[in-house]
Amino acid sequence: MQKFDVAVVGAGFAGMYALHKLRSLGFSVRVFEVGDGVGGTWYWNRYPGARCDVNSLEYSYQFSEELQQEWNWSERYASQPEILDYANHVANRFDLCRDIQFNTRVRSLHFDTKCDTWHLKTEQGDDFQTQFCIMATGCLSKHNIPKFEGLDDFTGTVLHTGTWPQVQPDFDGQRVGIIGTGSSAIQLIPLIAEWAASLTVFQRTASFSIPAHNAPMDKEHERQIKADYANFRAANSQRYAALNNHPSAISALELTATERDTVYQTRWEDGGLTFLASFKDLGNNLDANRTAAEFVHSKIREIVKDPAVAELLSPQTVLGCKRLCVDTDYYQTFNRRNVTLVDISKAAIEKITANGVLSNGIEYEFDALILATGFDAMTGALLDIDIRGKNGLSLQEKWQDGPKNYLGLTVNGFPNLFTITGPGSPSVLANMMVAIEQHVDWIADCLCYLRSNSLQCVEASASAEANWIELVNAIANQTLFPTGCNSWYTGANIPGKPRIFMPYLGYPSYVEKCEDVAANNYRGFELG
Ligand code: N01
Repeated sequence: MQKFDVAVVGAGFAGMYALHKLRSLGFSVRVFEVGDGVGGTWYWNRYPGARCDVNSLEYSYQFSEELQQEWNWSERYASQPEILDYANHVANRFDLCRDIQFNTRVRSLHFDTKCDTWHLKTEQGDDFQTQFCIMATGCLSKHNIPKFEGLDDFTGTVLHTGTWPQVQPDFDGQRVGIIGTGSSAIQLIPLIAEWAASLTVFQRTASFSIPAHNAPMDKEHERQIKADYANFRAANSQRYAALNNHPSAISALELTATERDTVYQTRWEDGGLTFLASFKDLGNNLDANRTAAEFVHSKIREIVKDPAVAELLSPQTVLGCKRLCVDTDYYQTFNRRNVTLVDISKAAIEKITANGVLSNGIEYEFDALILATGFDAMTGALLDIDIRGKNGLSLQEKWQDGPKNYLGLTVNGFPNLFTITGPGSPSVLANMMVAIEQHVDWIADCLCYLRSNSLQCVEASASAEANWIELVNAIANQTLFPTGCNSWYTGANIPGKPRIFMPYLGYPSYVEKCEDVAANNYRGFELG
């Protein structure tokens, strides 16, 4: 049986950096990856229009000054193919692939208390032994296919945005249906509308979307950032979501309606997620939030010519409670004659037929049906693996009422196992690349600490874990996030999933806590 110091599950940006970092510290590492290439999310989500909603100059690694200087992004927001090129460039540059086992799904991870090691089994039946496991399985990697009756009967093509084929399907002359109107659908819809003969969009809940105003990279801006990249990164890491979003220090309610709309208009023209930072209280004051929602509603009414369609596209939820979407011509697309919006908020899809979708007694016929129905987020990919800690306790049993862990990094009862950007950490509510590097660096420091103190084992204590969950919830409960909508942040998009707000809100305070734990000899951990 092959033995490693560290097994890493997943070769997305988290797994890639974990491999590079730990290998350079002298640990033997093997990465296991289901796909046949690196890139994780950006490997699987190849649908037309897939693009990052964080500025390219921020959505990239910062661990290597040479890397961040030599790589040039072509656009303000990078497209999926360009991000995948970047991932491959990093893999080649740091010679990562020799320690990545592709086309390999990890089936089980069982902890052996006698020798404090993990046994890893792959779906092909191969066995490995490893002292540490790092779960770099991603937050949005288990795609969600709702249990639509009759889905298998459909005779046309069925696609999911999260597992898009490598060979691009041809929609020329096709009748296409899309179920879902989240971030993926919002990027895809304008392009399919231009390509296909007709497009029918099934919307259960409308999403707020802000124009991206994507553009070719401003070379002078790039030059300025690169001239002082380290300070740019350091300043961003002091912000709530580790993004360069120019947060406002004033309340939306301090201004007159006209003054407020001027602020929103400036943010709208600037584009993207920074709209959420227009005022300091959009995330925790319902009245303030309504002013932003009403501004976006007014924009939708301005853009969409049919008032009934504009009304349907106007979300009635708290703005930002579901992930804010970022688009190019999303609302405009509903002015096209070949696009139909079908409201399924009151009458769910009845079934999928051989020819299409039956909804509210009407059968819509399609050649292709696209499921833009999202992911079993944050816990789905972890719980897909049979992970058993001390005394055979499974992670499924441990998390049956929702995820419980310490620092969003480690789980009591599961020694030497780490989750990168796990629930209970800022993860999806921070710049992912920044959150990934912070986690990998913290784990690497922890493993070096164990090694230099001749320790074999690190495990979160039950009390540290309980206190952490209480803290994550207490912070979330000061905001509109947990109750303002049915979001995947709370697991509400998956029938039967426990409803718990999963991310830790506030990147800087999170980092402070992680550093404090490490500086105090890993307070809250049992070391052995
Ligand atoms: O998934 P979603 P996504 N019947 O869960 C609908 C990131 N991302 O893949 O809202 C009918 O947001 C569901 O309806 P409802 C980003 O973090 C980033 O779009 O549950 N409809 C919803 O409309 C994002 O948040 C980027 O009522 C059903 C849609 O499907 C996350 O990924 C791009 C249904 C799912 O929306 C997920 O986005 C893309 C059912 N049974 C994604 N089940 C960028 O960086 C679900 N729906 C820009």
